Amino acid sequence: MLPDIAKEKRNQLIKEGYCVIDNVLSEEFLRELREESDRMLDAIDHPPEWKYQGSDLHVRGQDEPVIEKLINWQPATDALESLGLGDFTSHGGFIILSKPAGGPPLYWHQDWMKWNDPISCAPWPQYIFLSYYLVDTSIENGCLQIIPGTHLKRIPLHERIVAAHAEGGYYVSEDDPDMFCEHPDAVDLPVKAGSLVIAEGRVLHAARANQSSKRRTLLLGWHERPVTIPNNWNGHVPEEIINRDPDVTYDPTRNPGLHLKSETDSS
Ligand SMILES: O=C(O)CCC(=O)C(=O)O
Ligand SMILES: [Fe+2]
Repeated sequence: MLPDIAKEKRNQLIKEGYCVIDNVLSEEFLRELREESDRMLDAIDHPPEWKYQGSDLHVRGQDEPVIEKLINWQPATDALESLGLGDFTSHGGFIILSKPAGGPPLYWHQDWMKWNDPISCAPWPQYIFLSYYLVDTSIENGCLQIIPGTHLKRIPLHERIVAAHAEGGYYVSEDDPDMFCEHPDAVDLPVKAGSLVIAEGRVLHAARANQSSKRRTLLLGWHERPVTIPNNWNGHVPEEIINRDPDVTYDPTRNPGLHLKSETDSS
C-alpha cells in the first residue's frame, strides 16, 4: 500500500471509526470461504436469537483450517502493518454472520464491553473488527452502516438504544423506532466481496435488511492490542489513561459510562 493511502486510511479509522481496503482476498480464497461458510451454516440450527444478526456462529481457527488461513492471511497482516496496527492480535477465530434472503436489519449498537476501564478514552484504536463480506454488499442486500466519530463522542442515540446482542438487542421488536432509526449522520458502506473493512468496536454501527434473494455472509474477526500507549502515537494522551491503575479489575459492561464524552463535556 502506498504510504499516503495508508496514512489516509489510518486517519479515517482514528477519526471516523472505520476504513475500507479493497482487494484483500483473492478470488480463489473467496470461493473457498463461501463454500466452507455455507457448509458450516447449513450444518447447524439457527436459534431465534440470531434473527437480527442472521447467524452468530463463532468458529475458532484451531477447529477449522479455512478460518486459521483467514487469521494468517498475509495481505491482511500487511495491511494492518501499513496502517500502524501491527501490534494487534486476533482473538483466534472469526464469527460467521450470514443474513439470509429477506433477513431483517441489524439494530444500532456498539461492541466494546470494557466501558468501565479508562482505556475506553483512547483516541487510538484498541479493539477493532476485521470484516470480510463474501458477496458485494449494497443498501439492498444488507450493507454495513456506521455513524462516524461515535467511538469517541456521545450522541443522543446512545441514550435511546439498548445494549447489543445478548445484553438486550436479541429481544427488541422489529419496529423499535430508535434501534432501527434512519439516522441523519449515518453512512452506508457498500463494499466489494473480498475487501477488508476495519472498524472500531466502540463505533455505533448497524446493517441494512437483506432484500435480495441471496444469502449475505460476513466473516468478522476481533483483534485487540495491549493496554499501552502505542509506540507510534504522537497525539494527545487523555489524563484518564495516564492515571489508569493497571492493577484494578474493571467489571465488563456494554453501556458507555463516563468515559464516553459528549461534545459539551469540558475534557
Ligand atoms: O452484519 C453486519 O454487517 C454487522 C454485524 C455486527 O456488527 C455484529 O454482529 O455485531
Ligand atoms: Fe457489531
